[in-house]
Amino acid sequence: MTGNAMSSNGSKGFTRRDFIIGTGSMAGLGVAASAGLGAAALMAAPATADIGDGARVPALVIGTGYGGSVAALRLAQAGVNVHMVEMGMAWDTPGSDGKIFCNTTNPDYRSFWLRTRTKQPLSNFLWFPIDRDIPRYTGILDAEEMGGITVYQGRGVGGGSLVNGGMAVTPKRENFGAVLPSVNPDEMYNVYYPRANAALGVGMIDPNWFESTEYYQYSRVGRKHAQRSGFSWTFVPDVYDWDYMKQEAAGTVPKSALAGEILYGNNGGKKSLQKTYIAQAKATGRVTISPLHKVTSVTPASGGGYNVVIEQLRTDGTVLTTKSVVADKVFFAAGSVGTSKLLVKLKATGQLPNLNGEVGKGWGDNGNVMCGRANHMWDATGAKQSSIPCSGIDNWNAGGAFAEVAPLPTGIETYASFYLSITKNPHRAEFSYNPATGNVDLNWQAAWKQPAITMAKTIFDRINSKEWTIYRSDLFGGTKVWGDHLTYHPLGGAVLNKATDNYGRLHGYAGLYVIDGALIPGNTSVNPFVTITALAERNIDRIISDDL
Ligand code: FAE
Repeated sequence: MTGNAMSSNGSKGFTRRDFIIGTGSMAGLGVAASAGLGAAALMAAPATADIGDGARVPALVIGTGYGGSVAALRLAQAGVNVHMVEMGMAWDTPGSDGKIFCNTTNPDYRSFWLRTRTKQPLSNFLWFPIDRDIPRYTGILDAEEMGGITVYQGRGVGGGSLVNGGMAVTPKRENFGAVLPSVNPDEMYNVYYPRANAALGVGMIDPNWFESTEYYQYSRVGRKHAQRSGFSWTFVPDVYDWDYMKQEAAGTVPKSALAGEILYGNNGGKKSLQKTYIAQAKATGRVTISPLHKVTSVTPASGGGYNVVIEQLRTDGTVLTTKSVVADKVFFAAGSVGTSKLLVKLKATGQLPNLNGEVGKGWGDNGNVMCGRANHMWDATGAKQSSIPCSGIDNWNAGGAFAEVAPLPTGIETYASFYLSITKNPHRAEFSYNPATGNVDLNWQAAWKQPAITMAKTIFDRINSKEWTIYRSDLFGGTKVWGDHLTYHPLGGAVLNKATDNYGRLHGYAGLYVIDGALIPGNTSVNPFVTITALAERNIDRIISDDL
């Protein structure tokens, strides 16, 4: 860690560059337009400008992940001025190493949200613990411990898109009824999934390059083993810029996905929301963002609209100042856990007492469970691995599991195949307010992962028996075979058509909306962000046409 890097996004919560450009952003847009500059120049104009105490805004969006970014862009295009409030950092300023984000192989102060020691999803390698001490900092990945489960989430402008694998999967239509039972599949598959995929920049790896590059040997081994056991193996779309990745392999651009950048951000071809929805939203000139600002309360304002209390954070997590603003409409887009925690607390403490009894319910982990397999020496998975997964094994209908063939980009040959499975785990947990601590707890039980393990085993027991291989027992501490302590895919807590109406309007309060993963009842059968985005597109369409 360097003093420079710390202070560049330092204690005032915004950079000098943000301040200069933020305060002049409208003027900047005017200059760009009159100079005849194209959309690219406009899209490059940053719009981080901290909200002022006492401000009044037409629409306030809490969080800058998928749901929040869709809401901001579409509202702005409809002529509404939007302010987005994000508890994490802007992630637009390089550290002393010249990079904005750090690498998975060398997690530094930028890696974790307010921790003094990393909490890596794989805690061990060859049984050696790999976590390390780090300075407490508003880093990019939150490993939030919620009782029986660690929930990994992105923190910063772009939310989960900053840290995720970019796997952009539309669920099979035949499974959609179980994902969002109250939503008309025709409108989703004809309009909103295509709209979301286009705006996110979803693409597929070139199959010819896949066959030849050393960086996907792990995936080809995964395919061989899946197919020899009779499973359906499939390419999975992603938002990574595949042409850029080819250039990384050719050595014509700096390596990013091919240098293991993913979990703590990606400096190269990853099309995070910063490059897609948020860039477009900023280009409208109607959207501003306050990074390092955390919403703590939303209550009805006496003159109409809502009072929103916001803490401005320093990079050590302490509160610099507390602001109070008024918003006509408030969109909860703080992610499944963030939105649920806020709503449950606001209801329990009498700040939003009319929220209904469904608030806090229906939370699931998308059935996430991880495992590794130890291959024979003739099935090397490669010392060089792209950090972007591109394939999966589909046993959803027969066994309740869809498994991504995941990378283990350690830089050395491990002879390991590694997988993140999404399963039909039926367990759902509930958030509740704890008056003794003032916190919101989740009643997830560690033992509830057993159905997920059983479903994942329908794939990997069969592959192990066919290949004469065994599970790796060195990755999760002790001799644990299953990474069953975590989820990357929190979903639910303010479920559509239960806590809200069928378009995300919270019952009990006109002008309050949920528009993120909290709406989805615990499972999407595949990786969730395309569904979160498409649902947000559907809901904001209706909200703009009926409520504005
Ligand atoms: P999210 O993206 O989490 O955004 C919420 C934002 O709100 C965050 O930026 C928070 O910092 C912010 N926030 C929270 N509380 C407050 C507050 N009180 N005040 C202000 N701001 C607040 O929500 N999904 C896929 O589909 N494919 C993948 O390959 C994939 N890989 C993943 C890998 C990892 C390591 C992780 C952690 C997740 C992965 N996901 C993946 C899940 C995906 O990123 C996640 O479902 C979405 O990001 C959720 O979108 P939301 O809009 O619900």
